[in-house]
Amino acid sequence: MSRKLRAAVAQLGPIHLADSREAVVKRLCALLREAHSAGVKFVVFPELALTTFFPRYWMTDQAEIDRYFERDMPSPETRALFDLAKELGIGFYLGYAELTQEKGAPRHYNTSILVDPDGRIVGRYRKIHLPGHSEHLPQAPFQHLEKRYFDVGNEGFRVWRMQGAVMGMCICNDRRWPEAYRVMGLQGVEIVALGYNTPIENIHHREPEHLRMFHHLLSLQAGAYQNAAWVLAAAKCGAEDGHAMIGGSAIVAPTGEIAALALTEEDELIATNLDLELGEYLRRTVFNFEKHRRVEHYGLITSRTGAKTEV
Ligand code: CDT
Repeated sequence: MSRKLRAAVAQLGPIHLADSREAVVKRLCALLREAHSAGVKFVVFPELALTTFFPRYWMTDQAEIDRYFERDMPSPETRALFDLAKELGIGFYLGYAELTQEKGAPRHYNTSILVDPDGRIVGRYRKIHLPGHSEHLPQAPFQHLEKRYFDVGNEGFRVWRMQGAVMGMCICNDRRWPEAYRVMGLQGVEIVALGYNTPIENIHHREPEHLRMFHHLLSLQAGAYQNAAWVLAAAKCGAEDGHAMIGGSAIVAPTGEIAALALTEEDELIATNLDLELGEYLRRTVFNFEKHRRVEHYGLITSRTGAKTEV
């Protein structure tokens, strides 16, 4: 019997500073209803899906920063999303900023969760590859302060069995790092869900705009193919208070082919029937890890962080 899961990526257009969480959750619920009408059973929402992409703003008042974080999940404002998903029997991935306490100290994470069709949180991922900088760059057109506002995730790249599939999560910049996919691949991941907020402009290095989309899709397609997994990537995009971010939400097959691609920079749902057996020939042949990997030659990957030339 073939294993299939009808799944969707729910791209979000801009969320402005003035937009309330209640207004955003209404948009998420509208996308969930659209997904239900399209027969979808699993939906991926973006990174930091409840607020504007606040790491672009320099802030020094911790109380002001903490306003972008959720202390509970579901929170009073997101409860409606969980209830609707349960009513419709849809599982989902959601990204948000998490404020928690560890050993009596506040910790801030860029987090995503997997919620099953009964509305239960079954998995949590805290972003590991935090991009950007922690100091103020007054000359830059905007900031990218993830290294200032978030702690590095402390729960690794795990996988969970949900809705008949082995699912893993990562967030935005993680998609550029092959290690993230591989650690999930080594746990037999079949679906990698991820959300992202990618500014059109690279503040660290001037590059043509088209390269942002090229590198985004290249990273998804390589990660999918080399690990024989479906990759579902949801953008928050368009111009948030004038700050433009790429769209390009995509569903990529284990072959590395793009199965569905968003066309707008607005709220948009794209859906595909995921054939969970599609990657099996890759796992049996070219990417049969057990047969072909040579871990005795990979030591540097975990023992060395930066590149060092010794010749
Ligand atoms: N949110 C996030 O991780 N954004 C980063 C910007 C990196 S700039 C090279 C991204 O990888 O898209």
